[in-house]
Amino acid sequence: MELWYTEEHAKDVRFSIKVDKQLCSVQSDFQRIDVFDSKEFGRFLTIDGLVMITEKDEFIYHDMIVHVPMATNPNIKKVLVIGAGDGGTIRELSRYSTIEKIDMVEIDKVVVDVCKEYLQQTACGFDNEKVNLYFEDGLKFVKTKENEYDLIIVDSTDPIGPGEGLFTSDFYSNCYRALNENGILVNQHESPYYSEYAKAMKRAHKRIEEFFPICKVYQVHIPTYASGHWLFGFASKKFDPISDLNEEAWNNLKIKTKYYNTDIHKGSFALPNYVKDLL
Ligand code: AG3
Repeated sequence: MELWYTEEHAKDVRFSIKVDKQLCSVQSDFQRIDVFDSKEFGRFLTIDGLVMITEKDEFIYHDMIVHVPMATNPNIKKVLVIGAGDGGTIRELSRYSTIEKIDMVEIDKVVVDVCKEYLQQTACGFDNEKVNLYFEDGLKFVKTKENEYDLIIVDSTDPIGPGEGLFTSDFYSNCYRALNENGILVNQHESPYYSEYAKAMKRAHKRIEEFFPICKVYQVHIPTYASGHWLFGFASKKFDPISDLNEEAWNNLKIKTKYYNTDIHKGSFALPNYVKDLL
Protein backbone atom coordinates (compact mmCIF):
# COMPACT_ATOMS: atom_id res chain seq x y z
CA MET A 1 0.00 0.00 0.00
CA GLU A 2 1.21 3.50 -0.83
CA LEU A 3 0.21 6.72 0.87
CA TRP A 4 0.24 9.94 -1.20
CA TYR A 5 -0.47 13.58 -0.33
CA THR A 6 -2.26 15.19 -3.28
CA GLU A 7 -2.94 18.86 -3.82
CA GLU A 8 -4.93 20.52 -6.56
CA HIS A 9 -2.71 23.16 -8.17
CA ALA A 10 -5.30 24.09 -10.77
CA LYS A 11 -8.72 22.69 -11.61
CA ASP A 12 -7.21 20.02 -13.89
CA VAL A 13 -3.76 19.72 -12.35
CA ARG A 14 -2.66 17.79 -9.30
CA PHE A 15 0.66 17.52 -7.50
CA SER A 16 1.50 14.53 -5.26
CA ILE A 17 4.17 13.64 -2.74
CA LYS A 18 4.65 10.07 -1.56
CA VAL A 19 4.16 10.03 2.20
CA ASP A 20 6.05 7.80 4.63
CA LYS A 21 3.93 8.79 7.58
CA GLN A 22 1.33 11.31 8.68
CA LEU A 23 2.68 12.87 11.87
CA CYS A 24 -0.13 15.17 12.89
CA SER A 25 -3.58 16.35 11.90
CA VAL A 26 -5.47 18.97 13.87
CA GLN A 27 -8.36 21.31 13.27
CA SER A 28 -7.79 24.63 15.04
CA ASP A 29 -10.36 27.40 15.42
CA PHE A 30 -9.08 28.78 12.11
CA GLN A 31 -7.87 25.99 9.86
CA ARG A 32 -6.82 22.39 9.36
CA ILE A 33 -3.15 21.74 10.02
CA ASP A 34 -1.30 18.58 8.90
CA VAL A 35 2.30 17.44 9.06
CA PHE A 36 3.64 14.58 6.93
CA ASP A 37 7.00 12.90 6.51
CA SER A 38 8.34 12.03 3.08
CA LYS A 39 11.59 10.88 1.50
CA GLU A 40 11.83 13.55 -1.19
CA PHE A 41 10.85 16.65 0.79
CA GLY A 42 11.40 15.57 4.39
CA ARG A 43 8.71 16.73 6.78
CA PHE A 44 6.13 19.09 5.37
CA LEU A 45 3.36 21.28 6.74
CA THR A 46 0.03 21.78 5.01
CA ILE A 47 -2.75 24.18 5.98
CA ASP A 48 -6.23 23.58 4.60
CA GLY A 49 -4.75 21.18 2.07
CA LEU A 50 -2.03 23.48 0.70
CA VAL A 51 1.70 23.02 1.23
CA MET A 52 3.12 25.80 3.40
CA ILE A 53 6.66 24.52 3.89
CA THR A 54 8.72 21.44 3.29
CA GLU A 55 12.04 20.84 5.02
CA LYS A 56 13.75 20.49 1.67
CA ASP A 57 12.71 23.70 -0.09
CA GLU A 58 11.72 26.16 2.68
CA PHE A 59 15.17 27.79 2.51
CA ILE A 60 14.28 29.33 -0.85
CA TYR A 61 11.15 31.03 0.44
CA HIS A 62 12.63 32.22 3.72
CA ASP A 63 15.89 33.48 2.21
CA MET A 64 14.01 35.53 -0.33
CA ILE A 65 11.33 36.96 1.93
CA VAL A 66 13.96 38.18 4.44
CA HIS A 67 17.30 38.91 2.76
CA VAL A 68 15.94 40.96 -0.15
CA PRO A 69 14.62 43.79 2.07
CA MET A 70 17.50 43.43 4.55
CA ALA A 71 20.13 43.88 1.81
CA THR A 72 18.22 46.84 0.38
CA ASN A 73 18.35 48.71 3.69
CA PRO A 74 21.04 47.36 6.07
CA ASN A 75 19.81 49.78 8.77
CA ILE A 76 16.56 47.97 9.41
CA LYS A 77 16.08 47.82 13.18
CA LYS A 78 12.38 47.31 13.90
CA VAL A 79 10.52 44.56 12.11
CA LEU A 80 6.91 43.39 12.16
CA VAL A 81 6.19 39.89 10.86
CA ILE A 82 2.61 38.86 10.19
CA GLY A 83 1.77 35.16 9.93
CA ALA A 84 4.91 33.02 9.61
CA GLY A 85 3.81 30.56 12.31
CA ASP A 86 6.39 27.96 11.27
CA GLY A 87 9.23 30.23 12.48
CA GLY A 88 11.31 30.22 9.28
CA THR A 89 11.06 33.96 8.66
CA ILE A 90 12.19 34.88 12.17
CA ARG A 91 14.98 32.28 11.95
CA GLU A 92 16.41 34.22 8.99
CA LEU A 93 15.82 37.63 10.62
CA SER A 94 17.71 36.34 13.68
CA ARG A 95 20.92 36.29 11.64
CA TYR A 96 21.08 40.10 11.77
CA SER A 97 22.63 41.43 14.96
CA THR A 98 21.63 44.91 13.69
CA ILE A 99 17.92 44.19 14.19
CA GLU A 100 16.74 45.41 17.60
CA LYS A 101 13.19 44.20 17.77
CA ILE A 102 10.93 41.74 15.97
CA ASP A 103 7.19 41.76 16.64
CA MET A 104 5.54 38.67 15.25
CA VAL A 105 1.75 38.40 15.00
CA GLU A 106 0.30 34.99 14.21
CA ILE A 107 -3.44 34.47 14.38
CA ASP A 108 -3.25 30.75 15.14
CA LYS A 109 -1.27 29.53 18.16
CA VAL A 110 -1.88 25.93 17.10
CA VAL A 111 0.36 26.41 14.01
CA VAL A 112 3.23 27.51 16.27
CA ASP A 113 2.63 24.62 18.71
CA VAL A 114 2.54 22.05 15.90
CA CYS A 115 5.70 23.45 14.30
CA LYS A 116 7.53 23.48 17.63
CA GLU A 117 6.72 19.83 18.02
CA TYR A 118 7.31 18.54 14.47
CA LEU A 119 9.28 21.13 12.49
CA GLN A 120 12.28 22.18 14.58
CA GLN A 121 14.19 23.18 11.44
CA THR A 122 12.05 26.32 11.16
CA ALA A 123 10.60 26.54 14.70
CA CYS A 124 14.14 27.08 16.07
CA GLY A 125 13.47 30.74 15.07
CA PHE A 126 11.27 31.16 18.13
CA ASP A 127 14.31 30.89 20.42
CA ASN A 128 15.40 34.48 19.60
CA GLU A 129 14.98 36.81 22.60
CA LYS A 130 14.36 39.81 20.32
CA VAL A 131 11.07 38.27 19.20
CA ASN A 132 7.79 39.37 20.82
CA LEU A 133 5.17 36.87 19.82
CA TYR A 134 1.49 37.93 19.71
CA PHE A 135 -1.34 35.53 18.99
CA GLU A 136 -3.70 38.03 17.40
CA ASP A 137 -5.25 39.02 14.14
CA GLY A 138 -2.52 40.82 12.17
CA LEU A 139 -5.17 43.02 10.60
CA LYS A 140 -6.19 44.44 13.97
CA PHE A 141 -2.63 44.61 15.31
CA VAL A 142 -1.32 46.74 12.48
CA LYS A 143 -4.22 49.19 12.88
CA THR A 144 -2.89 50.20 16.28
CA LYS A 145 0.61 51.13 15.02
CA GLU A 146 1.94 54.34 13.54
CA ASN A 147 5.36 55.30 12.17
CA GLU A 148 6.92 52.41 14.03
CA TYR A 149 8.59 49.82 11.79
CA ASP A 150 11.37 49.83 9.19
CA LEU A 151 10.09 46.61 7.68
CA ILE A 152 6.84 44.65 7.62
CA ILE A 153 6.92 41.09 6.27
CA VAL A 154 3.58 39.49 5.47
CA ASP A 155 4.21 35.74 5.42
CA SER A 156 0.61 34.69 5.03
CA THR A 157 -1.46 31.84 3.69
CA ASP A 158 -3.46 32.35 0.48
CA PRO A 159 -6.27 34.94 0.30
CA ILE A 160 -8.92 32.36 1.23
CA GLY A 161 -9.73 31.67 4.89
CA PRO A 162 -7.86 33.42 7.73
CA GLY A 163 -5.34 35.03 5.33
CA GLU A 164 -7.99 36.85 3.32
CA GLY A 165 -7.85 40.17 5.19
CA LEU A 166 -4.09 40.40 4.60
CA PHE A 167 -4.73 41.06 0.90
CA THR A 168 -7.13 44.02 1.32
CA SER A 169 -6.62 47.75 0.63
CA ASP A 170 -7.54 48.47 4.22
CA PHE A 171 -4.68 46.28 5.45
CA TYR A 172 -2.12 47.77 3.03
CA SER A 173 -3.06 51.31 4.05
CA ASN A 174 -2.60 50.36 7.71
CA CYS A 175 0.81 48.87 6.88
CA TYR A 176 1.76 52.16 5.21
CA ARG A 177 0.85 54.04 8.38
CA ALA A 178 2.63 51.55 10.66
CA LEU A 179 5.88 52.00 8.70
CA ASN A 180 8.26 54.92 9.27
CA GLU A 181 9.71 57.00 6.41
CA ASN A 182 12.23 54.24 5.58
CA GLY A 183 9.47 51.65 5.47
CA ILE A 184 9.53 48.53 3.31
CA LEU A 185 6.64 46.07 2.98
CA VAL A 186 7.26 42.56 1.63
CA ASN A 187 4.35 40.23 0.90
CA GLN A 188 4.16 36.63 -0.18
CA HIS A 189 2.47 37.33 -3.45
CA GLU A 190 1.07 34.07 -4.87
CA SER A 191 1.87 32.70 -8.33
CA PRO A 192 1.57 34.38 -11.72
CA TYR A 193 0.99 31.08 -13.52
CA TYR A 194 -2.37 29.40 -12.94
CA SER A 195 -5.24 31.82 -13.43
CA GLU A 196 -6.79 31.66 -9.93
CA TYR A 197 -3.43 32.44 -8.31
CA ALA A 198 -2.58 35.06 -10.93
CA LYS A 199 -5.85 36.89 -10.26
CA ALA A 200 -5.04 37.10 -6.54
CA MET A 201 -1.52 38.30 -7.30
CA LYS A 202 -2.67 41.01 -9.70
CA ARG A 203 -5.36 42.26 -7.33
CA ALA A 204 -2.88 42.48 -4.43
CA HIS A 205 -0.32 44.33 -6.56
CA LYS A 206 -2.87 46.92 -7.73
CA ARG A 207 -4.02 47.53 -4.17
CA ILE A 208 -0.48 47.99 -2.83
CA GLU A 209 0.21 50.47 -5.65
CA GLU A 210 -2.58 52.68 -4.30
CA PHE A 211 -0.45 53.47 -1.24
CA PHE A 212 3.26 52.92 -1.93
CA PRO A 213 5.34 55.02 -4.36
CA ILE A 214 7.74 52.13 -5.07
CA CYS A 215 6.07 48.87 -5.88
CA LYS A 216 7.92 45.93 -7.46
CA VAL A 217 7.51 42.19 -7.78
CA TYR A 218 10.26 39.58 -7.61
CA GLN A 219 10.23 35.90 -8.39
CA VAL A 220 11.49 32.63 -6.98
CA HIS A 221 11.29 28.97 -7.82
CA ILE A 222 9.59 26.91 -5.12
CA PRO A 223 9.19 23.30 -6.28
CA THR A 224 6.26 22.43 -3.99
CA TYR A 225 4.03 25.47 -4.69
CA ALA A 226 1.56 25.57 -7.57
CA SER A 227 3.52 25.78 -10.86
CA GLY A 228 6.77 26.25 -8.90
CA HIS A 229 6.77 29.89 -10.01
CA TRP A 230 6.12 32.13 -7.00
CA LEU A 231 6.27 35.87 -6.40
CA PHE A 232 6.97 38.28 -3.60
CA GLY A 233 5.78 41.89 -3.57
CA PHE A 234 8.29 44.59 -2.59
CA ALA A 235 6.72 47.95 -1.71
CA SER A 236 8.44 50.88 -0.08
CA LYS A 237 8.32 54.56 0.76
CA LYS A 238 11.79 55.40 -0.54
CA PHE A 239 14.09 52.41 -1.06
CA ASP A 240 14.41 50.91 -4.52
CA PRO A 241 15.38 47.22 -4.29
CA ILE A 242 17.81 47.45 -7.21
CA SER A 243 19.36 50.93 -7.16
CA ASP A 244 19.55 51.00 -3.35
CA LEU A 245 20.80 47.43 -2.98
CA ASN A 246 23.86 47.68 -0.74
CA GLU A 247 25.87 44.69 -1.98
CA GLU A 248 29.03 45.51 -0.12
CA ALA A 249 27.31 46.03 3.22
CA TRP A 250 25.35 42.80 2.87
CA ASN A 251 28.35 40.73 1.76
CA ASN A 252 30.38 42.10 4.67
CA LEU A 253 27.86 40.64 7.10
CA LYS A 254 29.05 37.17 5.96
CA ILE A 255 25.64 35.63 6.45
CA LYS A 256 25.71 32.07 5.16
CA THR A 257 22.74 31.41 2.87
CA LYS A 258 21.81 28.47 0.70
CA TYR A 259 19.77 30.40 -1.90
CA TYR A 260 20.14 34.16 -1.55
CA ASN A 261 23.07 36.12 -2.90
CA THR A 262 23.17 39.65 -4.27
CA ASP A 263 23.20 38.41 -7.90
CA ILE A 264 20.01 36.44 -7.27
CA HIS A 265 18.62 39.57 -5.61
CA LYS A 266 19.11 41.62 -8.78
CA GLY A 267 18.07 38.81 -11.10
CA SER A 268 14.85 38.04 -9.24
CA PHE A 269 13.38 41.43 -10.21
CA ALA A 270 13.80 40.65 -13.93
CA LEU A 271 10.34 39.43 -14.89
CA PRO A 272 9.09 37.42 -17.85
CA ASN A 273 6.86 39.40 -20.23
CA TYR A 274 3.73 37.49 -19.31
CA VAL A 275 4.20 38.52 -15.68
CA LYS A 276 4.91 42.15 -16.62
CA ASP A 277 1.68 42.13 -18.59
CA LEU A 278 -0.25 41.04 -15.51
CA LEU A 279 0.99 43.94 -13.41
N1 AG3 B 1 3.43 30.89 3.53
C1 AG3 B 1 2.48 30.39 2.60
C2 AG3 B 1 2.72 30.76 1.20
C3 AG3 B 1 1.55 30.42 0.35
C4 AG3 B 1 1.45 28.98 0.04
N2 AG3 B 1 0.33 28.77 -0.83
C5 AG3 B 1 0.12 27.68 -1.54
N3 AG3 B 1 0.93 26.67 -1.46
N4 AG3 B 1 -0.91 27.66 -2.30
C6 AG3 B 1 4.46 29.98 3.79
C7 AG3 B 1 4.87 30.02 5.18
C8 AG3 B 1 6.35 30.01 5.25
N5 AG3 B 1 6.79 30.64 6.43
